[in-house]
Amino acid sequence: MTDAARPVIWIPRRLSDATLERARRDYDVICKEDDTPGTAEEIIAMSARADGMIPCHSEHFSADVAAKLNSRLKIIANHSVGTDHCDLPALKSRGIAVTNTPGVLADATAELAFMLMLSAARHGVAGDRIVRSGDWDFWSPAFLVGKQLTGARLGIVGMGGVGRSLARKARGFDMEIHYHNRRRLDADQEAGAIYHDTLESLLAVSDFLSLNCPSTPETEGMMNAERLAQIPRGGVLVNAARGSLVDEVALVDAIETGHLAAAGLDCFREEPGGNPAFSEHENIVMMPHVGSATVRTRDAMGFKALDNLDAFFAGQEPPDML
Ligand code: 8YV
Repeated sequence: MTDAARPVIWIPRRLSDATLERARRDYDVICKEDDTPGTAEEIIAMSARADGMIPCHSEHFSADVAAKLNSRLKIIANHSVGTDHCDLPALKSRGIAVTNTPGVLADATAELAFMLMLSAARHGVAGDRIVRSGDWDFWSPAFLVGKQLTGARLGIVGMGGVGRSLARKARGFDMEIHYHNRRRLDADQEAGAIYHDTLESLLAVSDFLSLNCPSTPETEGMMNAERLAQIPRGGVLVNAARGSLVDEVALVDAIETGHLAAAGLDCFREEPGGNPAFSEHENIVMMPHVGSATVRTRDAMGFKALDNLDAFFAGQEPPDML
C-alpha cells in the first residue's frame, strides 16, 4: 500500500506502546495527545478526517452522534469488549462497521474480580488502612474476622469469557460454582457448575455473587433492592462488569443494614468519579475500572482492534464484527 492510500485512523486514548507502534507502521495515525475522553464534538469532527477509529468505552457513540458522523468514517474498531457506549443500530444504519475485542481480556478481568472478592471477604481496605496509618496497636482473635471462600457458593451472572475464567479460578479455591446465563453451557464448558434458569434462583444460593454480564436494556438496574435482598444475609457482591447493572442507592442500603457483608466494585454509574456514598464504608473495596489493565491484556486488546481494522481495509469481514 502506498502512503497516499494508507487509511487514516484516529486513536483518542493512550493505547499500549506495542499497539501504537503497530498502528503507526500500518496506518496514518492521529492521536489525541492529552489522553482525555473524546467528546461528541471531537468524535464528529474527527469522522471527517479519519477512515477508522479505535475508541475505548470512554467515547460515546449515541444515536445523535451517529447521525452527525461524516461519511468518511467507515469503521469503529473498539478497544473494549463492552459496546454499551455505542448505539449499534444507529451506527449500522449509517453503514459503519463496529467491532469489539472478545476473549482477550477475560483472564485479566476475572483476576481483578477475584482480587475484589478476596479483599471484600477479608477486610482488605480496613486492614491496609490500619497498618499503613501506623495506628495498628491492638490484636485479638476477634480482630478483622472475615468470610472464607473455601466451600462457599459463588453465583456468577453471565457465563461468557470472564465468567468462565472466574469459575476456573474459584474451583482452585474449592468454591461451589452456580451460574445464570441466557443459555445453559455445554457440559464441558460448565465443568460441574450448577445452572440456574432464573436470576432469582441463582441469587438465593449465592454466598458470593459476581456480575459478569454486559450492560443492556435488559440488565440495566438488574441488582435493585428486591434482588439484593434475595442474596443470603452476609453475602458479598462483586461487580467488575458495568456500574449500570447495580442500583447504587440500594447497594449502600444493603451494606448499611448489614444484609450484605461486603462488596467489591471496579465499575460505577459515574465514571470517572465513583460514588462518594460508598467511601463511607470500608467493607466496600473499590478499583477505578481497571479490570483489563495488565500489560499483556492491553497489548492483546490493541492488537485485536488492529486485526479487525486490517481485515476491514483488506476488504474482508473483520473477525469481531458486531
Ligand atoms: C476496558 C472494558 O478497560 O473492555 C471493556 O468493555 O470495560 C474495559 O476492560 C476498556 O473498555 C478499555 O477500552
